[in-house]
Amino acid sequence: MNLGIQKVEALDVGHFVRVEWEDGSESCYPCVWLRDNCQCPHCFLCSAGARKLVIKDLDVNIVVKEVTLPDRKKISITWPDEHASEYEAEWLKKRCFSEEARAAVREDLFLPERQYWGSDLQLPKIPFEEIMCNDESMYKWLCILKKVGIVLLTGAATRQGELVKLGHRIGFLRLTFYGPTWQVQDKADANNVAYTTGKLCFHTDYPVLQHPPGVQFLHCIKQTAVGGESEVVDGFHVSNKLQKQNPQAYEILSSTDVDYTDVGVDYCDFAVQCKQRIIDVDSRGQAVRINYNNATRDTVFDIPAEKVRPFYAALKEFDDLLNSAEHKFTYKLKPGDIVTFDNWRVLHGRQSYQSGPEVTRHLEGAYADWDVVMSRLRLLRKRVLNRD
Ligand code: OGA
Ligand code: NM2
Ligand code: ZN
Ligand code: ZN
Repeated sequence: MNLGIQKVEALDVGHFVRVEWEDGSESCYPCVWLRDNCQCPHCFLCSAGARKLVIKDLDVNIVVKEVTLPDRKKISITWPDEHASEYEAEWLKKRCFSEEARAAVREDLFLPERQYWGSDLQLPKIPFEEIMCNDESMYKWLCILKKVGIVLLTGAATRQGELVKLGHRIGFLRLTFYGPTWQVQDKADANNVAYTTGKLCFHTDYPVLQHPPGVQFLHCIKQTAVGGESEVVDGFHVSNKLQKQNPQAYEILSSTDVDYTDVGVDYCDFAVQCKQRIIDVDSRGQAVRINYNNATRDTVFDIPAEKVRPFYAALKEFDDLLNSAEHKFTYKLKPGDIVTFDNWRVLHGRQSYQSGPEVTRHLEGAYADWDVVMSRLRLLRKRVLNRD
């Protein structure tokens, strides 16, 4: 993939530069973009990989004065003010503006591919020790986590602290009001429904935060004999189903601002409020984040009264689909298991279990942000695949 350049010319009275590659394909670059991305030390701070040029100094109508091909590996441009820029062939190729080239870069940077699942999920499993000491396994883990949304790590020690180690392996964990890591067990005067023996219906964690944690880890330290089973469902898959089955319900859930509240004391005292759409969609209407925890949905509901009942009808339709046998996958965590999942995509729940004088069930939980996880994935890929 080290294609040279055959020919370069200015087009459209100098507003575009056209590059013809050795294989006969071509790319067109707008001059304003080329000037903006001049890689010379005056315009670009190489050590930071960051632009120094400011928009004030950019002429949006700029045209090239001269463009030449000193050799097949780079082009040279002279601008009307005599500023000179050079662009390498490989650098240009990657930044080609064609639909296909942009899609390829998008896939490379963000791994948007999704594998939807239902009750047929083959829960991916990787030994914890492998991902802790082997970069290839760690890379594989993060790729599956991104694509499928859930991976079970097995065989971790049955004590607190394993998630902190996992956090160091990734970079760092996400601190929240429930602490750097948090203990899911039956607690007196529980400050969260998770800290009881009650059933937890399908939810995503922490929709009360403006930027809910992207990735969640639950490490099973102790498991109760009866009850306490886990359930997961692919929220993106179910959102697609809802959109087909009832477009109006989908429209309501993807446009209504729902109030969330969380007030209490844990790591420190807190009074958190947020508005979230239960199905967050991108500019193309595709679900990108589910924000749904019925426990922390506020009693305050800041929408006109006549819109309230249609909202509940839409929510019930979504909730029914989440809970349908076709969509949900049930399993039971064993001591030493760490379930890792996409908290923006996968809704999770658990069955109730018996309370008693002793703690019979104990999970340690933690969060990470997708920014941090994806950053690690890209670095591992570079190392594992030995690229750039
Ligand atoms: C939680 C949670 C699941 C479980 O703590 O938010 O979903 O199995 N726990 O206890
Ligand atoms: N815990 C498990 O949205 C939520 O309240 C999720 C968070 C208490 C850290 C639960
Ligand atoms: Zn420059
Ligand atoms: Zn939860």
